[in-house]
Parts: sequence; C-alpha cells; structure tokens
Amino acid sequence: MSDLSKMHDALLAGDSKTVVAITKEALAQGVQPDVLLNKHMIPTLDEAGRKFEANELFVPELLLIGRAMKQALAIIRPLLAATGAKPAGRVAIGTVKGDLHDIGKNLVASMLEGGGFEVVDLGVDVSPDKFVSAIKDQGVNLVALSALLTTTMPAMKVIIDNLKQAGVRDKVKVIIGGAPVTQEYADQIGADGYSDNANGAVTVARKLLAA
Ligand code: B12
Repeated sequence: MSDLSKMHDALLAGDSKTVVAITKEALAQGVQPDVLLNKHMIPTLDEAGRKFEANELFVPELLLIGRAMKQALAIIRPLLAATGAKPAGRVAIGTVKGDLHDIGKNLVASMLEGGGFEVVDLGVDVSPDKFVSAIKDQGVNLVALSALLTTTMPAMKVIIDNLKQAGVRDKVKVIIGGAPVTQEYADQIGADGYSDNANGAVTVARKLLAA
C-alpha cells in the first residue's frame, strides 16, 4: 500500500518528483482520485497558505508547491473527468486580469470536469474579451471567474459589464470565487453564484444550469 502520509511532507516541500510518484502509486493501488485530492492534497495547500501568511514559507517555496500540485493534477484530472456523467454544460474558466494565482482555479476546473462539465480553461491574467469570445465562438453557457487578490477582484465586475456590453450576458450564468471573494460581493456585482470551495462550485453550477 502506498504511504499517503508522505504526500503531505512531499507537497509541502514542493518535491514534484515524490508527489508525482506517490500520486501514481496511490492511484494504481485503487485510491479514489477525489479522495487523494480532497483528503491528502488540498488540506496541505491550505496549510501552505497559512504558513505563507505567518512568514514561515515564502514565494519561491510556494512556486515549487504550485508546480508539484500542477504535475499531480495533470495525472488526477483525466480520472476525475472520467467519473462524470454526460456533459452538464460548457464552462469557460479563468483567473481575472492582473492575477496569476491558478491553483484554486485549476482545482475548480478539475472538479467541474469531474462533475461532468466540459471545461474551456482560459488560464490566468485573462482579459474580458477572451470570455466574450469563448461565449460567442465556443458555445459556453457558464463563466467561472477566480481572483485571489483584493486588487484584482474588481476585474470580475469589469468582465460582467463587458458581457453586458457585448450582448451575451443573458446567454450565460456567471459564478465567482477565490479567497477574498464573498457571497456579498457576488450579489453586489451581479454574479449568479459563488462558492468558497471547488466542490461547492460544482453544486452551484449544476443548480444554475438546471434552473
Ligand atoms: C500560492 C500563492 C501564490 C503563488 C501562486 C502560484 C499559483 N500558481 O497559483 C505565487 C507565489 C505566484 C503568488 C504570488 C503573489 N501573491 Co499569493 N498567495 C498564494 C497563497 C499562499 C495560496 C493561494 C492558493 O493557491 N491557495 C490554495 C487554493 C486551493 O485556494 P484558493 O485559490 O482560495 O481556491 C479555492 C477557493 O477560493 C475556491 N475558488 C477559487 N477560485 C474559484 C473560482 C470559482 C468560480 C469558484 C466558485 C470557487 C473558486 O475554490 C478553490 C478550491 O477550494 C495565498 C494565501 C491564501 N491563504 O490564499 C497568497 C495570497 C493570495 N497572495 C498574496 C499576494 C499579496 C501575492 C503577490 C502580490 C505577492 C508579491 N508581492 O509578489 C503575488 C501576486 C502575483 C499576481 N499578480 O497574481 C496575498 C493577497 C493579499 C490580498 N489581500 O490581496 C495572499 C492572500 C497572501 C497574504 N496573506 O498576503 N501567490
């Protein structure tokens, strides 16, 4: 049996090689991808966030953790997607302009895929016109916006305003999230949904598209 207790230490150390090895081993031994992610990886990221805030970890370490997480997600993502039912909708997801944080956005994308959505990942630092194009050209019916900085949160409102100006706001539902984002903020800028976590994002997305 793979030693999942080592995942915490390897991820916190940003040791991509070991994280990938443990991920592969665990999956080969039948550990469910969502269990691996939610029980053994996300809590470690939360811990990294707390340590960063307490000045116990710094930007270079976080970059290594982010890289290790991404490499593991590249393996886990297709498996999460495979467990999903028929497409529940098509989502364009991105981190807003000026913001480079993508760990949470990638988790939300993975969970949405796992929840049966087709995901168009627009990446980070995404300008409003890219969301407009995704709606017009790729049949997107849900837009998911992520922001991790208080300074980039206003870009969410700018995107919603751009959707209105381009005449596509009523073609899509918009959900938002990211550490500083709240339900109150979502209401304030006219977003349709909010969640503070990736599982909740799927629940909200399903509800909105079923409505
Ligand atoms: C990792 C990290 C980085 C990494 C990012 C690596 C990467 N590839 O993403 C690096 C080192 C690059 C970085 C850079 C910076 N960072 Co930083 N970073 C963090 C840190 C420690 C963790 C973020 C994270 O990944 N958390 C784990 C994930 C899983 O959580 P999450 O993103 O919140 O996502 C979850 C939910 O919010 C939700 N969610 C997220 N998106 C969405 C979207 C939708 C639609 C929905 C429904 C839900 C949802 O679901 C996710 C999963 O559960 C946070 C601290 C923190 N506690 O958040 C600081 C933090 C966000 N960073 C901060 C700062 C200041 C910066 C820098 C400005 C630092 C600098 N001086 O250079 C730069 C900005 C660069 C830029 N332009 O974006 C501040 C922001 C302060 C503020 N109030 O604005 C924080 C809060 C740290 C702090 N306390 O000071 N950072």
